[in-house]
Amino acid sequence: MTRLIIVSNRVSPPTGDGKANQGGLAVALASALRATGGIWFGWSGNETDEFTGQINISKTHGVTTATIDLEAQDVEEYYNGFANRTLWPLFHDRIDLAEFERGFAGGYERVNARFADTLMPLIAPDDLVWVHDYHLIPLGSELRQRGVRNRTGFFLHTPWPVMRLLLSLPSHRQLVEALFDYDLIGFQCQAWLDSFMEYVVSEFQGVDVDELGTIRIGDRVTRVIACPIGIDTQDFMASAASEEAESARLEMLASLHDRCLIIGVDRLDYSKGLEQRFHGYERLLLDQPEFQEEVSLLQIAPPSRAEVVSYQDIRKQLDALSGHINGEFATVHWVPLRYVNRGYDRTSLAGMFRASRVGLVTPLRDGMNLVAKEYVAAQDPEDPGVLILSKFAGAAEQMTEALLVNPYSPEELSDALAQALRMPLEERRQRHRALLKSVEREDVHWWLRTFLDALEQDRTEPEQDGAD
Ligand code: ADQ
Repeated sequence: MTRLIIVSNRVSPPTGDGKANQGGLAVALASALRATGGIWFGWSGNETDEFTGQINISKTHGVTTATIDLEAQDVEEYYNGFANRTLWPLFHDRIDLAEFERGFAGGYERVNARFADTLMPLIAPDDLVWVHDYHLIPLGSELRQRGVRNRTGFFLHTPWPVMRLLLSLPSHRQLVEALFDYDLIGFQCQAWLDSFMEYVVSEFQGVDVDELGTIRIGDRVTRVIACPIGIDTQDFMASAASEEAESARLEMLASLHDRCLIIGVDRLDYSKGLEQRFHGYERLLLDQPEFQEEVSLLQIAPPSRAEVVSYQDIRKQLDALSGHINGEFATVHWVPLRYVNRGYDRTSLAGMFRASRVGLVTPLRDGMNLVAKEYVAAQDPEDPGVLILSKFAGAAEQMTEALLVNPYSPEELSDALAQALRMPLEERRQRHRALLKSVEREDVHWWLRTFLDALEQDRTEPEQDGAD
């Protein structure tokens, strides 16, 4: 079996405390690496005064990881800068928050070059190299410049922005040209792939694209695919049916006093639409007062990227808004909004998902959104909750039986909440059955196989000598 080298900004080696506390992605990548005897390469998360290029190799639960430390300036310019203050907001349609500083772009190039320098000696001739996410777009090109000829794939976990927005990035052309050095580029859904193709066709003269997603430009050939990521569905379903999850469910139900639970679980990020979600809930309580004291919204949102000012701002706004909603509607017996800034283990989350009548997943933009899939997998098929899902999440392309909403509209959110809360059991079951089918079929193992088969397949295709 061909050895696999996975490269991502950070690595998540298996923790050894069972699958339940690790995300499906980390577990699936680890199991692929175990099978191929490969390596997971990335930043250790440590900051040093000066970059040394020293590689720390360790083996944890059958998975070999190789990590490097970065110097403080790298972390500031590459990670907090170009990745989280330029590309992340731009790729999530927030150019108002995107910062276009040359220093950030320089740090991004430098760190990608450093990744390439340190990774190079670890790559054997037949290895497949799979690079993940927006932090490392130029890595494939950096490796090619150093003579790497291996099959190299890239998967983007975020959306790809529409052309009009991408053009606001000063180095947009350079960024996209770097992608042409990969043999395969994977997007979460067709919409992001289409945006990419629109840019490629209009920006590069003489480019040749076919209906299979092959792009020929000069002497370079690459292929694009839409390959939606999934969860480890069987594992999540088993967690949700476990005794531990059952006690989390019962505890939650006991605290609700027969009220219906609406649940949201997201990283605290402006792309997740939490402010708009709270406004939608407020609208429900205002316009349909019969729901007052009958429902409770639990929003779990652990803080992330706290060094970045826009994340500090959104946190303050949500603190104020949750206080406002509770101040406006709470009674001595009822707290309408439970807003919790911490993470929970996956089994407890599964139990809480199962205790809820409605799952509220309403990002303003999201590459895929795995919470939507976890919510479906956690439900009791006999008495399932209803998923309300943003039209602007990649997951909406697959999960068409959810109640699809425009997350910017408080009225649409409020209407969908009322519809979900009143939905008859039979309709809930039907929608859940259809959703679960796709979450089971296109799970994380399917995603991994599909991407790697496509990457391998191109290698085994005969060379087309003299093809035009
Ligand atoms: P994220 O933006 O982090 O991922 P998401 O897909 O929702 O978003 O994944 C978050 C994961 O973290 C889920 O597995 C969820 O259960 C977990 N999580 C969230 N809040 C939690 C909490 N309070 N406690 C414990 N766990 C919590 C990026 C992209 C997404 C894409 C994924 C995978 O932004 O669009 O779906 O990568 O490709």
